[in-house]
Amino acid sequence: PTSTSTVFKDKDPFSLERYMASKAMTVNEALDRALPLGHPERLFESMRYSLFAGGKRVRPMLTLAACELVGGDEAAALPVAYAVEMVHTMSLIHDDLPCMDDDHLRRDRPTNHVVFGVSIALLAGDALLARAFEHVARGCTEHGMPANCALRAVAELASAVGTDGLVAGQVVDLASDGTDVDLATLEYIHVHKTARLLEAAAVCGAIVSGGADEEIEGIRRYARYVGLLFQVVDDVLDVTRASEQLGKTAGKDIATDKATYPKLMGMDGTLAYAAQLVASAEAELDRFDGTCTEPLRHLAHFIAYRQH
Ligand code: GRG
Repeated sequence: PTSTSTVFKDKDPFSLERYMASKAMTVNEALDRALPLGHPERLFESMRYSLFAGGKRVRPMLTLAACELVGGDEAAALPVAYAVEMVHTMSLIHDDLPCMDDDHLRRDRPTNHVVFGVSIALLAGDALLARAFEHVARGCTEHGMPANCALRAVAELASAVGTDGLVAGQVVDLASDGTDVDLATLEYIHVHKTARLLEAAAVCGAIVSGGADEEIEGIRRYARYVGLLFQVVDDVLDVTRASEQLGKTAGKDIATDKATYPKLMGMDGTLAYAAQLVASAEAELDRFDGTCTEPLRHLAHFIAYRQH
């Protein structure tokens, strides 16, 4: 009798590691072509310093996986995928500035302003933001996309950056510094600073790939759950790291002044919330055809169970 192992012998099971490595390489090569060194050289060096600093490329991966889910053409979605990474990189450069978090290290390297100075870092962020929208528009035009798709993608990305997205989240985060943050405010900050851009990454992938409205909205709900999950897990990892540093058991001692989910919900409550978010994200994918949901399904699990 034929066993399932015989039937599937030649077909490798889906490997997220392989998928992520291959998509990250595609995105890195596209970014390298999209932003070669130019004049003024210092500005380009600063932009490329942060763009190629070892980011995980989670957002472009969401764009490409959403494109795959609705049966789109990866080459056409690629400019949108790397444009989202340009926006993300801009937000990290600005977030580290002395007028914001004043951080000196990111991804184990000196932050952009430490290397290039505050003025260049600020301008490199501005240039990355402008360049991102330029590439979305150009990419859509070059791939013959209908104007309404291109404009919808631009609006989606802009909304994730401005008063409904990163900037709003950052303003509330800065205003909350040193105050007792409640759960609603914490969730507001995370939805706007983190989840909105992850959501826009996935939604734009579906839009420029010609996804139907109900597909786009399903992907939006999936990405919203995953975006929140990303931050909930980040908070858990923060606590674990702090506890490890102090040589204490994770969850027993929450050694940070910062408002986090574990601080406001307890570690058990936070882990239950994370499990609920993964389940809700997966339920959204159940509405789609089986095999094409694999990357997004595994990506949700990767975000939930990552160690850094
Ligand atoms: C100036 C338009 C404008 C906006 C800037 C500074 C700012 C407003 C917003 C801050 C946004 C921010 C830094 C959010 C944190 C997002 C986050 C979870 C970062 C870590 O993402 P990963 O883990 O990072 O994907 P890597 O390093 O892998 O890329």
